[in-house]
Amino acid sequence: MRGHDYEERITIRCLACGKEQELSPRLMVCSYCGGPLEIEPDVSRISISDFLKIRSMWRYRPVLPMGDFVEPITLGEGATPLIRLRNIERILGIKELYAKIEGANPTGSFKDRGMSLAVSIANSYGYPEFIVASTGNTAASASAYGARAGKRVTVVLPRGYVADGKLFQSILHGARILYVDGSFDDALSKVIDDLSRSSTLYPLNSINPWRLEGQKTVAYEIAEDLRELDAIFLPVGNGGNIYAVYKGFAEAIKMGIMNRMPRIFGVQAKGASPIYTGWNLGGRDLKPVNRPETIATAIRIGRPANWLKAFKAVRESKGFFLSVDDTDILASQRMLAKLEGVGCEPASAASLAGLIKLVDEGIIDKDQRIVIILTGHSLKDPIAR
Ligand code: AN7
Repeated sequence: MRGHDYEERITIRCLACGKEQELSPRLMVCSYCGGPLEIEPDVSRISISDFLKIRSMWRYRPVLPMGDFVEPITLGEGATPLIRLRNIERILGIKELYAKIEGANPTGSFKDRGMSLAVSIANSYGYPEFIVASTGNTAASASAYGARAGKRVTVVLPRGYVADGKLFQSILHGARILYVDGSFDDALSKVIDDLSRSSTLYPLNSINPWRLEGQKTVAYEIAEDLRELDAIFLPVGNGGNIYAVYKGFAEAIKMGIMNRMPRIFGVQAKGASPIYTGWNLGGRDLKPVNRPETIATAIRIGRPANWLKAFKAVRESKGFFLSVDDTDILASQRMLAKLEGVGCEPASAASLAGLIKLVDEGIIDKDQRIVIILTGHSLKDPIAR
C-alpha cells in the first residue's frame, strides 16, 4: 500500500474491544467485534509551529491521519468564526459565552470538515463511487465534495423529512437521490446493505472514522482561540461530532495548545433521544427509538451508530446528556437570531436550549466561559419555525 511512512505514525483501534487493526481506508468497523474504530495519529511529535499558515481546516494537516500523497479536495472548510454572544450573556447572567459558527462552512454545516478529509482520502485511493445515508447535511456536503472530486455520489434520504435547503443542495450538485420510507436509521441500513454487495462503493457516513478526524479540527480552532474553557454544548444525533470534538480537545491538551478538558454536554431533541435515555439508564447501552420525531430533522435519529463514542466523550469530560423540547429549540433559534443576529437551523439551536435548561435548573455555574456549537446555517431549513 502507498504511504508507508504514514502508516507507522497512526494506529487504528477498536473502541469496544481495544484490538488494533490493519490500516485500510475502507475499514469502518472492528474486524473482530464490529465495534467503532478510533484512529490515533501520533500527535506527540507535532507542535503548534508545525501547523500550516492556511485559513482552512487544512492548517491542521500534521495531525490529520493521511499520507503526503493525499491531495486535498477542499472548498476552504473550517476556520469558522467564534463570536461572543454578549446580549445572551447578559440575559442568562453568564460570564463569557461564545458561539462557534459552523454554518459558515462551504455547504453550510460542520459536515464539510469531515467530508473534505474523507473524500480526499477515498479519492487518493481511487474509489470511484460514494454513498451516504443522511438526514440532509451530510448528503449536501457529500454531494458537493463528491462533485469536486468527479465522483458519482448516491445519497439515501428519509422521504419527507429532509429540510428543503439541504435537499436542494444534493440536487444542485448532481447526486443520485434514493428515498427510504422511515427515518435516517432505515436509510443507514440500506447503505450498509449496498456496501456489502460492492467493493468499490465508498461510505461517507459517520461510521467512517476518517470523517471524524476532519471534524475534530473544530476543537483545535476553539483551543487556539481560547486556550481554555469550562463547558461546551452541542447537538447530538448520531453521536459522531461530540466524539470528534472530545478527541480534538484531548489531542490539543496533549500538544499543550489547551490547558484542560472542558465539560462536554450533548443535547438531544426530546422525541429523538436514544443516547440521552440510554445514558440515564446507566450509560451502558443506548435506548433505541423506533419512530423518532422532532422539528430538528437533522437529529431525527433513533439508533445512533456512534453512541459508544458519544458516551466516552461525555464520560471522560465529566459532562452529561440532556434533552430539550422542540418549542425550546425554536425559542433558542429565535433568541440567537433576534438578539445576536446569528442564524442557525433548529438542530443547532438545541445547543443553546440545553444551556438555558441547565441555567434555569441552576445546574451550571454561571461564572464560566462557555461555548455553544451552532452546527448548521439558518437557510438549511427555511420552513421550520
Ligand atoms: C445541523 O446529515 O446525521 O451527532 O446525516 O446536521 O454527529 O450526528 C446530521 C447531523 C447536529 C448531529 N447538527 O451530529 C446527517 C446528520 C446538525 C446536523 C447534527 C447533525 P452527529
